[in-house]
Amino acid sequence: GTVPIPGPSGWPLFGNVLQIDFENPTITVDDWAEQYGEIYRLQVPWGDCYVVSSQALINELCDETRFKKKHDSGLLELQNGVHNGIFTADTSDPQWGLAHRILTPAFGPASIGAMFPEMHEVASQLALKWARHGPDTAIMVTDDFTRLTLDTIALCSMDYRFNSYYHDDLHPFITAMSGFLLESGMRFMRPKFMNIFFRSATKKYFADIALLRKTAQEVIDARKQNPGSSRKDLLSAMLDGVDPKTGQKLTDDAIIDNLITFLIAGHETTSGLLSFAFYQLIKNPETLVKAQAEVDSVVGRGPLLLEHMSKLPYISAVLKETLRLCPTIATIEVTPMVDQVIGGGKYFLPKGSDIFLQLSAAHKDARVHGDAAAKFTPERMLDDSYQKINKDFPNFWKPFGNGQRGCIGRAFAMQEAILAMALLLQHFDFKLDNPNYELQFLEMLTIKPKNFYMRASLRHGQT
Ligand code: MNH
Repeated sequence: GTVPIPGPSGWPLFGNVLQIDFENPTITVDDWAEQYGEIYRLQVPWGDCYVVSSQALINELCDETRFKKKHDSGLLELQNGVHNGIFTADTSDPQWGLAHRILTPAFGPASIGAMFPEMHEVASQLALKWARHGPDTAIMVTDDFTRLTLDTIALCSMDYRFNSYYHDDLHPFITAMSGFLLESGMRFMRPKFMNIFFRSATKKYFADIALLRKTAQEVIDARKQNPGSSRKDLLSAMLDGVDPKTGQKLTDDAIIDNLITFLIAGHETTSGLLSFAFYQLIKNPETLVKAQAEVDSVVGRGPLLLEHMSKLPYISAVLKETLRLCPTIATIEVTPMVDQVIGGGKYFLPKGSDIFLQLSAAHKDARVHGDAAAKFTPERMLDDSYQKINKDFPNFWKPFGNGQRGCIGRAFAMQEAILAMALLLQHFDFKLDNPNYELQFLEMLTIKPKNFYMRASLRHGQT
């Protein structure tokens, strides 16, 4: 028969919520996973919630015939801003299928390849900025990578230039986006009745949402006033795309929902990835040497080209290993479509319950990786090695989510990150600004390193 699922005991009304560190919820949730094991129960105001942190159980939860993405728990508050856009919609919502079918080709290999020149231009601006800073300036790593990824997604997807490198303050759109993400997270963890005590936060929250939607509308209007434009990008795919299945197009409101969704989903995660990757390279100097040697032998001192992107397996493995140890989306949620039992008859999960796939913990499963689970080892993510691990332990690595609800922007993110890393390693040597820096986390639905500064010195005298 089934066994009781353990978990921390909670308080009336609040359950375990007040025991969670609001600044770093993932650390609390991962600590409990160490304490209670591969599955535990959290008492939360919004219903039954289970946290799963082993490869074996996660593999079972990836079965899309039994479980589907849960869109109305951790993602519910985001719907105040982006409604049933492609990230936040229920899989059975016709708007999800419509957006998925219209947008999938726009994220295909040919479309992403065509974005290379614009991605390269934005990355080159960053290299130039760091060259001008010189070796004695402390670089605020996550801020500069956020400028890179935001400018890249906006330029490639809608021909809009934030020109973030030219401003000390981040663009108002970014400030509004951070406010929206942060408060969505707080609203999620606060029991509903408490929102009345947060009147001014609520007012600012809806003002931030209004600014996001107004900016998106302006981008759409600008494109519509330019009907002759032959530019093919995500925005044109959204404006002109016709669903092959239903013959329908996206409405203006749906386009706004999805534009904002791309701007958010398309930059926070990749910025965090690049930031963690440089942290890992610097902390593990033998990997930095190898990555730099790969760039030197494949690219040399000449221009970085699209054709190089598939010829940098070590850099690609560095990024994948970074996402194993530091998945920038640490949790994804599924729900059983009917009552389910998992773990070989052991654990009962009721229909509709909220199940956290806790990637930050599961990616370090000792059954999969042994004693060296916490060590940064890009070699294990080289293709052959990855395939071998995945054969014995399917779904051991899930930073891009699962199945039909997996990340639509994965190829975009990988091309952008490989390009930026290769270009920066080609031109600079890196070290920590403060040699004693210890990794801390900044969480706003996604996770980035906190207070991480590094220094960059030119390798060959000029970029
Ligand atoms: Mn992305 C879904 C991680 C880059 C656009 N993305 C997901 C999911 C994960 C994820 C995990 C599944 C979430 C869930 O199950 O609730 N995404 C990443 C990571 C990176 C990333 C770790 C970078 C590194 N994502 C990008 C980029 C874009 C993007 C870049 C856009 C250009 N992601 C999406 C969209 C979805 C998604 C859109 C939702 C897809 C769907 O549900 O159909």
